[in-house]
Amino acid sequence: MAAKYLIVAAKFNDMVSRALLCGAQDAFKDSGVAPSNVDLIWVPGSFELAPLAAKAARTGKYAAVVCLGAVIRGETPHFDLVAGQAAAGCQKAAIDTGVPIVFGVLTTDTVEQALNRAVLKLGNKGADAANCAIAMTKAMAQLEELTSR
Ligand code: INI
Repeated sequence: MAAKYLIVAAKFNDMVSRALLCGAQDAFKDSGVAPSNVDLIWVPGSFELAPLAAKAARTGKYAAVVCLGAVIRGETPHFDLVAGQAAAGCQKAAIDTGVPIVFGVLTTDTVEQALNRAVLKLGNKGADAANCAIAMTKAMAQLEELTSR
């Protein structure tokens, strides 16, 4: 059965998130993953990515979950908290569930820096995140194969 993926995207700074989302969806398509095998759920902000990703991973339905968002220092005094918890939450969720949860969240000083890493076709962090999800799916299958002998 073809692998299914979930993209969880944060609405906060949605101009950036939407660009990351396009990059991720294009990258999945370019790698032969049918759009019908890529689900999408929006959450309010990057802080909410990990809890949703963890719950989705526990369903056993997804080969990997891609988290997309943008935390921009200029716009928040609690940048370090939101960015740090988003990153730590995704890593914890991946370790706890055994499902790859990819951290496709930009952490930048300005909106311009974020857009430079999201709008450009070359260097789109959303595309990088989708490619990472595919690579981790292959790595997980390889591990399964090696340990089932
Ligand atoms: N969420 C982001 O995704 N990016 C931000 O830059 C940001 N700022 O600036 O605060 C942000 N905050 C919201 C946060 O993710 C939660 O949604 C909120 O704290 C409610 O839990």
